[in-house]
Amino acid sequence: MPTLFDPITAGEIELANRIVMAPLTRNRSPGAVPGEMTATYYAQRASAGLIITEATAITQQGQGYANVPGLYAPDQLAGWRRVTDAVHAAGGKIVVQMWHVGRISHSSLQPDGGAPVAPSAITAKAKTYVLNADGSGAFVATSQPRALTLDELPGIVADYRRAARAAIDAGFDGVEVHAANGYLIDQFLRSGSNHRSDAYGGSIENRARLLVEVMEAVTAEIGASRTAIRISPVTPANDASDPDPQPLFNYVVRQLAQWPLCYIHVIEGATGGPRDFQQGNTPFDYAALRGAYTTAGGAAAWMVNNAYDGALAETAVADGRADLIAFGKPFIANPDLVRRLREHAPLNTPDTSTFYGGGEKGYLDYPTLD
Ligand code: 8OZ
Repeated sequence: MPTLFDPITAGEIELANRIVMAPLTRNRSPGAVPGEMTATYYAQRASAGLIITEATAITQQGQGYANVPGLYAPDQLAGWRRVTDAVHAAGGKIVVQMWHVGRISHSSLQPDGGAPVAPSAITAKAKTYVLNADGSGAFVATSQPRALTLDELPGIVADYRRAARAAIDAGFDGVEVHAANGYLIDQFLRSGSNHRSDAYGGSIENRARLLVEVMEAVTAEIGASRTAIRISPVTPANDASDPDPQPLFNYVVRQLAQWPLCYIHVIEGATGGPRDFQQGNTPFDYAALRGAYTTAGGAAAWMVNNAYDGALAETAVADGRADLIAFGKPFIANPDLVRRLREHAPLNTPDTSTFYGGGEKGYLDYPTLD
């Protein structure tokens, strides 16, 4: 029986254990440039089998919050190079989460103060995070987006491709395409945010087209064995909605089975909320989702996330329900989470007031067991 602490190979990445640091937005990259603090933060957590970085904008258009990092300008990439070097020097592995927020943005963050882009011109009932004139942060309503035209979509696919190449050049072990939590790719997937009548809207096949094109481009650029994806079939995060998620996401994973990917990362339930959250009338069947994937020939590692504790994680791995478990908030507060889980040691409690923005406090100063 595998345990959480056994090594595993996911695509071409060799992980020392099955405990993964989930992507966590921390808003500590002024000018979208990850700095020295960020290198220290990730290196402190390098005993994770794998670190997934915080969501990182592939273009300025893809950015939706103040002080989140980017993956498109030379100074951003130089900052990430310091991070990947620090994590590798500490013996860890790290992939970057590639992010386009779509409509979850504010015009003040967009190129030339323009409208954020989306599948359809429907404003999300959601908040984003901007800076006040005095530099303090504030949560504000997202701006009214404009619908992407058909001829803009190849450019967005090319942006993902360019970002994936830049990520590998910056020393990352791979990339995770962020297709979850109500951001651009998820906005195309779900019928609540996609009212298009062209080849990217309507049927499940059409709504999944952008996702498939992005995966095609990224795997062609850097290889499937360094490419991963994150999905969140039922989450209501960022106003994501679809009354019938099972056939939609079963289709998505059947498509994903065509590439020998690194891993499939599934958020179970409402992101950061109840694991049994459902959209529509039927509970989502995650075993059926995985069955759809494997029946279609998919063989990537299966990563699960959301409110796992050590016991639930150990059971999921022992039962074969999952190959990898991603922990979010516990990793903020416990840089040595792997050791603490192995030794069944108590965990530090995360301080929610320092999650988003700020400096070293709540970022670099959580104690290890020693
Ligand atoms: C929390 C705050 C801002 C962004 C996600 C990237 O939910 C995020 C995010 C989370 O995927």
